[in-house]
Amino acid sequence: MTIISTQPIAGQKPGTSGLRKKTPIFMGEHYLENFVQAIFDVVGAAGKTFVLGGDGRYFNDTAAQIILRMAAANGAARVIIGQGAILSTPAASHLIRLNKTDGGIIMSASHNPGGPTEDFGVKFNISNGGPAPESVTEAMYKRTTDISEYHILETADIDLGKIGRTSVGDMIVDVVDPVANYATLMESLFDFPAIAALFKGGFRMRMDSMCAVTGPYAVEILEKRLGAASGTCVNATPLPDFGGMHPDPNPTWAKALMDEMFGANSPDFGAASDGDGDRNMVVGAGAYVSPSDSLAVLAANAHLAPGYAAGLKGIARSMPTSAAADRVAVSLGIESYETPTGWKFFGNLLDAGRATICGEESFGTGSDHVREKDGLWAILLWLNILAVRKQSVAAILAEHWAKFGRNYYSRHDFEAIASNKADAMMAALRGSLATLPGQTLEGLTVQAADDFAYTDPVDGSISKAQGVRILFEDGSRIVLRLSGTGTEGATLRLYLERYAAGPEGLDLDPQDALAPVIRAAHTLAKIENYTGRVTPDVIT
Ligand code: G16
Repeated sequence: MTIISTQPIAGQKPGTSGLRKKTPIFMGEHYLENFVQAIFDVVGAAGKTFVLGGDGRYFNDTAAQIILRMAAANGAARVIIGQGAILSTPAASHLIRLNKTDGGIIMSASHNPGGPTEDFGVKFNISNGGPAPESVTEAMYKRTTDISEYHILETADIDLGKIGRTSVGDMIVDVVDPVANYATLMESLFDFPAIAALFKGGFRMRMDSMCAVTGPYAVEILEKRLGAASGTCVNATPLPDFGGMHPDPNPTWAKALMDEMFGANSPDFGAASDGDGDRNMVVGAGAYVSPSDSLAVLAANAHLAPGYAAGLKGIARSMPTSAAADRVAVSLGIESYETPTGWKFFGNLLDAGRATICGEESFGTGSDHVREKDGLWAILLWLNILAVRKQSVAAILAEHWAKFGRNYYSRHDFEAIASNKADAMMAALRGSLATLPGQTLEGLTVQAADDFAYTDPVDGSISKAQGVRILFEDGSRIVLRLSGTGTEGATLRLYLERYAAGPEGLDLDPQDALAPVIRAAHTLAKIENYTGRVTPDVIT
C-alpha cells in the first residue's frame, strides 16, 4: 500500500447529489483521490463491502480502477462492480440492498453532459441504497478541507470486461452483469404478461435512452423480456460523450422524441431517461405528461401493478413539485409528505414504511423498491397501467384531471448566471418575505411567503433555506431556488403552479394558464434587475 501526500483542494463540497465538476477538474492531480479518501475516512472501509459503478461517461473506466485500488488500500473486503464499470443509479441502489453491502460509490453527473470537457461526478450511497444524508456529505466535505494523505495500491488495472471474481490486493472484486438483477426486480413488481400482451397487440413505443446508461437495460426489458418490436429502443448504446446529447429527459433536450410523439403516425407511448437512468420523461401520442402529473397518475393507479396491489402507505414529493399528488393522497386516505429537493430526503420515509411512492418535478419518480429515483421503473409502471386500463395516455390524463382538478405547472430555468448576481437576488427576496403577504400583483394576492425549512419526521433533523415559497390566496404558488447540481455559475429555478378545479378550463396550454403567475414572479423577484434575464433557457 502506498501513502501519497496531498493537500486540500478547495471546493469539494457535494451538492444536491454528490460532487459534480467539469471532467478536467476531476482528472486533475489528486482531485478524485482526495474526495474518495474523504469518503472512506468518513464511512470507514476496513472489512467492508461496497458496490461500484457509473453511467459510462468519459473517465468512468479510469476512475473505477483508481477507486478499486483505493478501496483495497483502505482495507475494504470486497467490491461488487458492474461489468465495464457500468451501473445505472437505480441498479446500483438495488445491488447495495440485495447484497446488504455497506454502501456504494456511483460515478455520474446524472443528466449533465459527459465528455472530456463536460461533467463528471462521484456520490456515495449508504447501506439502505440511498444517497448519503446531509450529515454524512457535510462530514466528507469537512474531511476534504484537512486531508493530508490518501491510500492507494500500486497495481495494474484489472479486466472489468469479464464477469466473475477477481481481486485487487487482498480485496475481492466481483464483476457482475449490470442488468440481470435489476431486470428481475422489475419483473417482480409489474405484470409482464399483461405488458407483453399489449405489445403483441400492436402497441408501439419509442424508448430514447439518449446514448446513456439505460440502453442495455431498456433493450433487455422492453425488447427481449416484453417483446416490444426491435427498434423500440433508440440511442440505446451508452457512449462516453452520450453521442453529444444532453442526456436530460425533458421536452427541450429530448426534442427528437417530442417531435415524433407530436407528429403524424406517432407511437402510442414515448419515454426517455437520463445519463444515469434515474430520471424519466413519459409522453403519449400528442400528450406530454409533466413530472408532477406523472407522480399523481402513478400514485392513483399503482394498485393496478402486482407490486403495489396492496395499496400505498404514503406519497412523498419534493416541495417544488406540484400538489397534484397530495390530492391523490387525500382521496386514498393516506399521508402525503413535502420534502426539500433531493432524493436523499425520501430515504427515511421509505425506510420507516411511511411512504411507498415518491416523486419530484425534476423528472424523478420512484418507490420503496430501491432508494433512488428510477427512470425505467416509472416507465414500466406507466406501461402496466396502460396495459390494464387499455386507454391512451391522453385519456388517462383527462380522466385524472376531471376527477382531481388540474395543477397547471411549469419550471423555468435561467442557466449560467453569475453566482454573485443569483445570490444577491435570492438574498433580497429572502429579505423581503415578511413584507409580501397582502400585496396584490397581476390580480393575485399573496397569502404567505417563507423560506422552506424541513424537519424530518423520522429522525428530527432540520434542513433550512430550501427555497422561497410564495403562496397566493387562489392557491397559485411560486417557488424560487438555486440549483444544487450545476457546474457553471448558478442556475435559477423558478417553479410556477396554478390550480384549476374544472370542469371548465382543464385543457389550456400550461404557459397560458400560468401567464399571470409568471408575470408576478418576475416582478416580485426582480429577476431582470438582478440577472439581466427575461427569458428562461429551459422550460419544462
Ligand atoms: C438530483 C437529485 C434530485 C433532485 C435534483 C435537483 O438529481 O437526485 O433528487 O431533484 O438533483 O437538481 P437541482 O438542485 O439542480 O434542482 P440528479 O438526477 O441530478 O441526481
